[in-house]
Formats: sequence, structure tokens, C-alpha cells
Amino acid sequence: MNPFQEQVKKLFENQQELISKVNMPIKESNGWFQRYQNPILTAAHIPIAWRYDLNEKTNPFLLERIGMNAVMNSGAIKWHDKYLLVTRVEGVDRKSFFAVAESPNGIDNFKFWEEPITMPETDEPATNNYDMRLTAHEDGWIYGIFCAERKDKNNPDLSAATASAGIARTKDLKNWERLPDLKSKSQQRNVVLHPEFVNGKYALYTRPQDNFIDAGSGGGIGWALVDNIEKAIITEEKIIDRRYYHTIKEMKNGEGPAPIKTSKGWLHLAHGVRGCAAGLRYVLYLYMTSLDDPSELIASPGGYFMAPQGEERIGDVSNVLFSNGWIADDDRRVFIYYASSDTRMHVATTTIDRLVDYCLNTPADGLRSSLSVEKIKTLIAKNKAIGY
Ligand code: BGC
Ligand code: BMA
Repeated sequence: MNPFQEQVKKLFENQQELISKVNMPIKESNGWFQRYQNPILTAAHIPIAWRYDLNEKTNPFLLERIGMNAVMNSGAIKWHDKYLLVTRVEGVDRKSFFAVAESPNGIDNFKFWEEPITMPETDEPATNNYDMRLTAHEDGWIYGIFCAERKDKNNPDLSAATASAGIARTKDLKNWERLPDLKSKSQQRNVVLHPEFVNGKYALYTRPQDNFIDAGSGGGIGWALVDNIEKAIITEEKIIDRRYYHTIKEMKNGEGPAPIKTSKGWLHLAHGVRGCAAGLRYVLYLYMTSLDDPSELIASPGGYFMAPQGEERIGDVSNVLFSNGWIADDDRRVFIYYASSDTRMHVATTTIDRLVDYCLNTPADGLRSSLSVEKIKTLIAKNKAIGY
């Protein structure tokens, strides 16, 4: 082996060591979920062959030719007994694309498939595609709905952009059929397909917004029924999970992954955003809707479920947790896949029963300091009555 080949061998060995690292749970005290020691995917997990020209003649210095920046906001699905993420990979050129990574246990040993996804374009190609939500729909297709971002041609500001929902479907996660983007009167970034038909129609969770960044007068997470997914148009949209002043979702909120069906209702994971002196703070929260009408809110536990902690707080866009993927397993375990600070992917595990209990028994946000105190006093009295 010559020195070049030695160096190549080392690259592969180091990566193999990283990928095969066992991920151990960290003790959490609140019982809601379990965090794990290591991120499950980072830029360093991206295959060597996507980044390096491994030919000594054309790359004598063994330079990385295509730099990668981050692996984040990933859709998730259990597929042929494997835990699959459709990740958002971001290159050093700030372009995101989708790539599947697979794990045998959902917690570690995540490995990318051979090539990133080739996502067909529409007649008006997007500049950037990101944050795919996967839905195994009862019509037999797996849908991926994602944000397709384009330059706003009607606005001379160089940064002005538009966000619309790109829609694609697949049967094998390799070959994707692109459908027309969702037509909606407002911009849309966080659109998620409900897994079942509702009144014979496709149902979408939406997030109407005034412009590219601001949710503005868009009151929260929306709901819309669509006749034809191959030509999806929103004609009527109603708000099902509102934003409120001085809460974790004051500024924006958005549906995370497709909801999980439980005997007590649909379980939803979402993100909430508030503004502060340090910029926007993104946290994750839960809510539940009715089985009879998935657009009817039945539980709204107050505050956040997960917030950035320790090194999760730091990254390209600091102070952000974002999740667009979770898997409910046959044994009622739930794998929550979340990204921290637009940089890396993590997993947290819990169970359906814990999440439902959390939703139904965590007091709602009273929206005033004095009501927060009342909630605590009620709990103290309850504990006192049994001797604590
Ligand atoms: C970025 C997203 C971000 C959005 C709004 C996009 O250009 O790629 O990560 O959520 O802007 O800030
Ligand atoms: C958004 C999301 C994510 C991202 C977050 C923080 O609006 O759609 O892509 O994680 O901002 O930058």
C-alpha cells in the first residue's frame, strides 16, 4: 500500500469507527423521554465516496472535493424492519438535498444508502429543498412533503424567497414521483399529510404564513382537505393549534411528523418558536386531536416537551430543536428523531403510553403567571393529602 492508499484506508476506518459506535442512554429525570449520548448522524457520517475523489492521479493531495456541512431535519419511517431516515443533508454550498440513512435498531449504526435521492423537479425548479415529512398513506403510497424554496422574483431584495410545499411519492424510497407543488394562497413551509382519508379526502396539516419568515397573521397550525393529491389545492384552511402571546409558540409553530394514532386520539409533535434577545428559540411540544375529527384539539399540555440542552444549543442556527420524524414501533416504543441547531441528528426514545399520559395529564398553559402558581399549589395540596 502506498501512502495515498494508506490515507484512504484511514478515512474509511475512521468513519466505520464513528458509524458503529454504540449509543447509550443518558439518565433523564422527568420520565417523558430518554436522550442518548451521541448524535446519530453528523456531516462526518456522510459517505467518503460522496466527498472525496479517491483517485490518486486526479486528487494527489486527497482533498475533500465536495464539502458537507450538516445532517438535520429528517423524516422517518420503519421499512422492512429497518429504521429509515430521509435526512436533510446540507452541503457547504448551503444547498440541501434528501438522502436515506438506515439503522438496524433506530438508535445507532445509521448508515447512508449508496446515493442521495434524485428528486424530480417541477417546471419551475426550486433553489433549495428541505425538511421532508413522510406519510405512509392508506392509499398505498409513501408521500414525502417538503419545503421547496425559490427566489421571490417579484421582490428585488436579494434574500426575498418563497416557500411552497413540494409533494412526491414513492413505493421504495428510491424512486420518487414528483407531483405538482401544493397550491395555496399563502406561503407554506411545514405541510404534513395525515395518514388516513378524512371524509374521503386527503387531509393536510398546514402552516399559513404572511411571508417567507413570518407566520404573521397565520394563526398557527392549519388543516385543509384536498380532493386530489395529484393536483393539490387548498381552498379552505382552518387553524387547529393556535399561537398565543407569551408562550413557547408565540411567534410561529409548525407540525412536526405525521401524527401517531392511539386509542385516545391522534398524537402530534410540533415545533414552537419564540423571539428573544438571542434570536429565535425553537422547542418541541406535543398536542392531541380527536379520533372522530383529527382537526379537533383535545389535549394541549402547557410548555415545551423538549428544548435544546448542552451542546444541542450550539450549531449553525443555535438554540434550535426541530423534528419532522418519529417512528411508533410495534412494541409501543416511540423513536423521536430531532435535529439540534440545524447541525446534527439525535434520537430520543419513549413510549406511546408515556406520551399520551403526558398529553392528558400535564396542565395546559394558563397564559398568566398567577395561574402557573395556582397549578403548582394544586399539585402541592394533592401531594400533602397523601403525606408528602
Ligand atoms: C433555510 C431553512 C430555514 C428557513 C427560514 C431557509 O432558507 O434553509 O433552514 O428554516 O430559511 O429561516
Ligand atoms: C425553519 C425550519 C427548519 C430550521 C429552522 C431553524 O423555519 O423550517 O428548516 O430547522 O427554521 O433554522
